[in-house]
Amino acid sequence: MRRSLIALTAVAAIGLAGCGGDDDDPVTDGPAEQVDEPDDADPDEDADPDPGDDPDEPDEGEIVETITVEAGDLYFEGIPETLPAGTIEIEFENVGEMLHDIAIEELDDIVVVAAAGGESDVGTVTLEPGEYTFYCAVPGHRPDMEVTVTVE
Ligand SMILES: [Cu+2]
Repeated sequence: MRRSLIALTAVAAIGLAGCGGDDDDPVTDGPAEQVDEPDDADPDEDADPDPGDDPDEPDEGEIVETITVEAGDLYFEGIPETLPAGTIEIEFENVGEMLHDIAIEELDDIVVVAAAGGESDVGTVTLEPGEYTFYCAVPGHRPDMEVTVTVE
């Protein structure tokens, strides 16, 4: 005798059919992505039309005064004791036989003008108010070629 127990499992498959296919959801899924590009590109396009640098014409601003300086062998003549602040043009004439120049100690010893014996040079320098030492930077000349200038 064989008894077969058949368990009948009633599986009630309840198909939950979607009630209607209304997929027209007006709300778009997901937040709008904020794309931040923090200065990864320089917007400052170099649109500067450089018209070429002319080393003979320094563009330091308007010249407020032109002085004429004569240099001889171990002397300066024509460097004033006072100058106005701003850009000064120096017309430099070397009437000596040696090389001479004008350097300014307070401006990192820049040489504004320089000329061999019998020659001349023109240069400009922009000075703010203060005291400046103009001197000849040729070795050995400074003790005799040094003038203190007050700019106001
Ligand atoms: Cu000198």
